[in-house]
Order: sequence, then C-alpha cells, then structure tokens
Amino acid sequence: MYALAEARANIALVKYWGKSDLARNLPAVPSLSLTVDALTTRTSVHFDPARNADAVWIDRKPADPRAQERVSRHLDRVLPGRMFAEVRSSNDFPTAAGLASSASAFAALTLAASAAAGAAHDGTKLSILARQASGSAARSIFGGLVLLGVGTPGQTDSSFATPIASERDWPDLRLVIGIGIEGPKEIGSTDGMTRSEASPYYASWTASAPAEIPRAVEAIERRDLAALGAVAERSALRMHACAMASDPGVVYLRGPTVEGLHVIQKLRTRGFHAWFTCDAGPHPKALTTPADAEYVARALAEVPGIRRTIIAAPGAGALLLDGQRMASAGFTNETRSL
Ligand code: 2P0
Repeated sequence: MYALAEARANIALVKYWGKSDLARNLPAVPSLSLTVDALTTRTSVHFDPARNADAVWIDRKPADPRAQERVSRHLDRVLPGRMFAEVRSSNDFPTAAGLASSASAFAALTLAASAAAGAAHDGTKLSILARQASGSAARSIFGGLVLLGVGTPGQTDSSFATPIASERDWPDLRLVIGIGIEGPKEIGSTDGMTRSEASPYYASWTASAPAEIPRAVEAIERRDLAALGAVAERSALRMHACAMASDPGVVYLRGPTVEGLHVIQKLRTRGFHAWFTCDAGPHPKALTTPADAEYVARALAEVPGIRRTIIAAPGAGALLLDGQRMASAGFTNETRSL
C-alpha cells in the first residue's frame, strides 16, 4: 500500500481561467500547456492500517491544516472508504519562492495514491482525478504540450487532459521564468477565477478563449513558434485584463512583471524569439528557443525586481518511481514511464 511518484509543473500557453461547475471543478474554457522539466514534486503515499489519522509532510515539515485537509480530501476521491495514510511531498525548488505549483503537487499525489491503492488507472482517469483537486494538475499528468478540455457541467468525468505533442516531439522549446516578488500569492487561483466572474469582460473572455485552441494546435503541428507565441501572449493578456476589470479588481501583475512584458516585446523587435506569458502571480515568463534562452534570461534578470531566472525545457508527465522509500534528500531513484 505504498507508492512513490513524481510530476512536473506546467505553464499554460492558452490559459484556464474560470469554472463552469465549481463543485466538480470543471473549467469554463479549454487550455493548453507545456509541462516543463523544472519544478518537480515527488510524493509518496503509504496507506497504513495502523494509522488513526492522515499525516501529511511537505518539504519535510508537517503541512498546515488547510493543505492537510486538501490532501485528505483528494485521497478520499482517489480511494473512497480508504484507510489513513502518510503522505510525504517534496519540491526540487524553494516553496517560499511562490512557484509552488498545485499542478505538480496534485498530479504526483494522484499517481502515487492510485498506485498505492493498487489501481492501474490510465492517463485519462488520472487526469480526471487530478483535475478535481486542481484544474492545472490534470495537465501535469502528461508531458510536453497538453490540452485540457472543458467538459460538461454536472459531469465529473467529462473534463480531462490529452497530450498534443510529447516532450520529445518539439524539444526546441524553452520557457524562461523570471522570479520577481517571492512569497505566497495574495489571491489564490480559485478565488481569483471566482472573483473574475464579476468582470464585465468575463463573458467576452469565455466566448473568445476556445478559438485560441485550434490556432495553438495548428502552430504546434507546424512547429511554428511565432504563431504559438502570439497565441500565448494574447491569451495571458486577455486573462489578466478580464481579472483586472473585475470589481474589486484582481491584479496579479506587479511592476517587474509589466517591465518584463516590455523587455520581452522589445527583444522581439530586435529579432529574438520571445513571447510573454504570466500566471496568477507576479513572475513574467518568456516562450523562446534554446539559442535565445540565455539572452532572454539575462535581459529579464536585468529588470529591477527580478531576482533570478529559470530556463525550462519540455518535461515528462507523471512517473511512478521504484524506490521503496522516498530518499530524505535528493531525487535519486530510478524512474519508469506510466
Ligand atoms: C493556467 N492558472 O491555465 C491558469 C492561468 C493560473 C493562471 O490553472 O482552482 O491552481 O485549483 O483549479 O489549478 C491555476 O489553476 O486552479 C491555473 P484550481 P489551479 O495555468
């Protein structure tokens, strides 16, 4: 009744923002993301008949009650009528940086808990389970470029992720993450999405977002970075415009984020490959190529308030690991694909 899994974060190029069914966590718009090889979470689950409560450890510290409750609820979803469990989760990046990703965390937890329960779920089933904990986690089940469909309100199993291209199909993609103001975000994604429903632009956002998917898919088929980048930049700016126009406004962009956007757009006029995106936090990100990634990272690092940068490449989906116990330090176990 023990399993160990790892999963990586993903960055959406076509953004998920808004829910059509809050109880089932169904997205209001389809999204498309790149699973990255940076920002990995490794999680072990041990269902143990000797336990009389769940114990959840994150980065070797007891989880706070809210995180613990969210993990326990997810274990109930994966294995109804289960016994109690010990869950240990570690990130290969500092959690305090505000990069902590519910996507990698819940994708890894879903796979580890399913395997510990003895269930051999396919990717679609794992994605449906992960989505209920966190929409973006549905996408981190798969590697490379991944689509998350909207599904039908009222039907829990109707929304899941599908891989569009694996991490090996288009290896020449890079995402440069500029780390600005660190620390936990002030408005969580679920809260930000719910509040955005009050935006006069919410209806336009949900009406216009689906058309970006075929444009993105076509760009991926042609390996056309400029076309994919244009979609990504537009989707991010429209998502933020919708959120900002709510009442009260939901503003994730900070000074360095906006400055990062201008730097990235300016680089383009100078012939570099770089397109901006940004999520529900202050970190500007640039979609770019292996040849330009270092230069883009240096340019972003020069923005006052950007403390450091990470260059990420396409990464693999969730994996089961063969280790008997999670190593207390370092990620050293052998991996095997789903
Ligand atoms: C995305 N984000 O597509 C968008 C863009 C943030 C901005 O998916 O409410 O934390 O748990 O389903 O998974 C963040 O979404 O939201 C997110 P919930 P989650 O990546």
